[in-house]
Amino acid sequence: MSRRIEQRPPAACHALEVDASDLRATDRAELERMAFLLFLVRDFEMAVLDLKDADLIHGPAHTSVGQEAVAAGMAVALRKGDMVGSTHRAHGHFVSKAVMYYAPDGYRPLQHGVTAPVQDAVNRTLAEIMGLYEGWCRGRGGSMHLYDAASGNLGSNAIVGGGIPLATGAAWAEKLRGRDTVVVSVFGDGAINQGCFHEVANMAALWDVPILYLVENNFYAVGTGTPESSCIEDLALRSLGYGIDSLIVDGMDPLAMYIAIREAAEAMRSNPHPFFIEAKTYRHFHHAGRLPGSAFGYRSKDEEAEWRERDPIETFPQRLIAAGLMSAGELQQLRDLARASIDAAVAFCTEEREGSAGDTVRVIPAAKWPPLESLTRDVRCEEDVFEGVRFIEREDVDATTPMAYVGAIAGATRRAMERDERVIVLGEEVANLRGGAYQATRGIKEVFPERLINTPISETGFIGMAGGAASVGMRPVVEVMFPDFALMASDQLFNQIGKLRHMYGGNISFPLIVRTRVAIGFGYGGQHSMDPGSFFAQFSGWRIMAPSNAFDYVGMFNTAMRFEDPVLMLEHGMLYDSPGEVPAEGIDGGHPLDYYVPYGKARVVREGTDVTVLTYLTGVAKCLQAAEALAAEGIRAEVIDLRTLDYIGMDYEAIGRSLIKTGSLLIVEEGPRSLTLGARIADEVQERFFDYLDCPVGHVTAPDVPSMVSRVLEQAFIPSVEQIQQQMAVGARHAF
Ligand SMILES: Cc1ncc(C[n+]2csc(CCOP(=O)(O)OP(=O)(O)O)c2C)c(N)n1
Repeated sequence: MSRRIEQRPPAACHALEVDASDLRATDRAELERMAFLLFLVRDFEMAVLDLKDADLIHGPAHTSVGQEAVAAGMAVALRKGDMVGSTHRAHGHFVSKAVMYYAPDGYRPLQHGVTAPVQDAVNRTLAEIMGLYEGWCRGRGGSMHLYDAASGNLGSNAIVGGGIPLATGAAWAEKLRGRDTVVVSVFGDGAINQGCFHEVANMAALWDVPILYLVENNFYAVGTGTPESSCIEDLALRSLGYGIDSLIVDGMDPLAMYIAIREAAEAMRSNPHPFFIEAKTYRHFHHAGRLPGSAFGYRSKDEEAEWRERDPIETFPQRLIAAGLMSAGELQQLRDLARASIDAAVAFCTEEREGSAGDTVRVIPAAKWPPLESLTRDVRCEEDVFEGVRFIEREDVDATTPMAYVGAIAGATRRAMERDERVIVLGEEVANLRGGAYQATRGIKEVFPERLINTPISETGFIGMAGGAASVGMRPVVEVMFPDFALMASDQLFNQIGKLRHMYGGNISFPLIVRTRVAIGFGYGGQHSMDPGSFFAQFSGWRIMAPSNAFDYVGMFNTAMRFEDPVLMLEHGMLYDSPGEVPAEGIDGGHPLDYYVPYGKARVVREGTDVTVLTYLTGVAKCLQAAEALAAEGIRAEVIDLRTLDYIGMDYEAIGRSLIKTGSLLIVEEGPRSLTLGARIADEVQERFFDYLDCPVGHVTAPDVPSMVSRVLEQAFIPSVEQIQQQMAVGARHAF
C-alpha cells in the first residue's frame, strides 16, 4: 500500500517578539545610536524630497520614509568591517552604515556630536544623490548607484535583485580568505521574485556563505501588492527550501531589527551559513516622490493611517522615555543634531541666491558639478598595472616546447593559481571529468582542490558571485561551458560587471576572467554555437582577448590576469587540440609560462600588399590557407590576427598601417552577420582611414540565422576557405 511520509524543510522560520525587557537589556549607547540614525535618515530623506521638488535632483529618488528602523537597527548591529549591499531604495542603509563607519569607535552622538568625518559622509551621500563631483561616485552614480567600499557599502543598485549575487560573492570571498566579515544583502519584496536570488541562495547555503538576506517587505513593489506577486504571505518561508533559517521581524522597530541582525551576524561569524530576515515595514509615500500610495489607488488611506501609528520616529522615542532609558530632552538633542547635520549637508551641496521675484532660491553652484572631462573616465583601469612588465611575441623566443591549445589553457590557469592565491576557478563541471567538460582545467584539482569549484547550473548566480568576489579582491576565473549560456547571466555580466566601474566613479573593479569556448562546427545547433565577442564588445567595461594559438593563449591569459578589469578570454573548440608551442625556458630565469603577450596589439601573420584581411581564432588558419592558395595566382593578402576584440583595445594602428599598403579591407568572421564585430570595425575604419581605402569594406560572415545541427546545413553556414579565398581575390582587385 502506498503511503506518504511527511518531509520537512531542512531549516526553520520563526517570528521575533521583542518587549520592554529587551529594551532595558540593550546597551544604552546602542539605543542612542539607533535613535540618532532614525532621526538622521528621516531628515535626510525629507531633505531629498525637498531638493527633488526644487528640481535640484535629476532622476528618480526613492526614499525610505517609514522604513528607517531597518537601516538604523542594521547599522548599529553590524561591525565597521561588515558590508551591506542595497537596492534602489538605499539612502537609509547607505548613510547609516557610512555614519557608523566614519564615527569614532564607541560613538555617542550626544557626547561626540556630529564629528567632521560623519558630516563628510552625510555630505558626500547627498552630493552623490544630487549628481555632484564631491559625491562618493563623483556624481556619476546618483541615488541608485551609491558606493563606498571603505565603509562597507557595496552599493545601491538600480536593477531589482541585481545586487544580490554581488553581495553574496563578496561574502563568499571574505569567507574564503578566512575573515569573519558578515555581508547583508538588502532587497525588497519585489526582488525576491528574481531568479538571481534563488540561484545564489542555493549556492550560499551549499558553500556556507556568511550572507544575511534582509528582505524589506514593505508590501508593495511600486503598486503591486505582495499578495499579487507571492502566494506565500510570509516571505521568510521561502528560504527554508534552501536550508536557510529565517526570522520574521517587526521592521518598524529598530530594536527588533538590531537584535535580529546582531544575533544572526554573531551566529554567522562563528558558524558561517546564510540567514534570512523578513522585515515587515512600510513606506509612507509612493514608490518615489512624496505623494502617498493611496493617491495612486493601490492602497487605502486607512491602511496608511494604521502604519503611520507605528512610525518609528514617534514610537521608538516614546518607548525609550517610558522605559526611563532616555529623557525627552536627550531625544530632542538627538533630533537637533540630526537636523543640523542635514541642514549642513544641504548647505554643502547648494547655495542660496536671490530669485527673480526677490525671494530666496536654492541653487547648485557651478563648481559643484562634475567636470565634463570626467564623463568618459574610469571605464577601465589604467594600464600602469603593467609597470615593469616586458611583453613578448613568439619571435622573441628561441627555444620552445610543444603544447596543445587546451594544454595552454590548463597550464596558464594552474600557473596563475600558483602565483596568486586569490585566483579561484569556478564553473560547471570544472572539477569533474578529470579536467572539466573539455579538459581545460586538467591537472588543477590535484594541486588546488579547494580553489577549483564546481558550480550548480546557475550562470547568473555563479557569474554574479564571481563578480562580487572580484570586487573585494579575489581573482576568479569563470568557465562558461558554452558562450550562449552567458546570456543567462546578462544582467550580472553587462549591467553589473560591465558597467559599475564607471557608474561607481572608478571606485570598484572587477578583476575576473570569463573563459568560454566557441563551438561553431560541432553540430550543437543555434543555442550552443554563439561567438559572443561582439555581444561583450557592446559593453566598454569588458576587455576581450581571443588567442588563436597556445603561445598567445598563455601570454594573453597572464596579461588578462593582471588587469583590474573583467576580461573575456574567447577560445574556440576547434583549436583545442591544435598543436602549438610555448617557451621552453622562463624569461630572466623565471617559470616558462610567466610571460606576457600584449593586449591591444594585433599580429600580422602573413604580410601582403593587395588586401588586408582581419580575422581571429579559427579564422586565422582559414585565412592563411586561402592566402596561400591565392599566392599561387600572384595575389598577396596580408592576414592580421586581431587578438584583442573589444572596440577600445582594437589595434586600429595596425589596421591603418596595413591599409596604407593595401587600400582594401576584408573582415572574416564565423558568426551570423548581426552578431559580428565587422560592422563596427568597418565604421571605425571608414572614419579613421577613409583616404586609404580604394573600395568599400568586404565582410565574410555566416548568414543571419542561428547555427544548425544538420551536418550539411552547418557546413553551409560556416564561411568556408573557398568563400574566403574568393572574397580575398575580390578585395585584392579592390572590387568590393
Ligand atoms: C530588473 C528590474 N525590473 C524592474 C525595475 C523597475 N522597478 C524599479 S523599483 C521596482 C519595485 C521594486 O520593488 P521592491 O523590490 O519590493 O522594492 P521597494 O521599491 O518596495 O523598496 C521596480 C519594478 C527595475 N529597476 N529592475
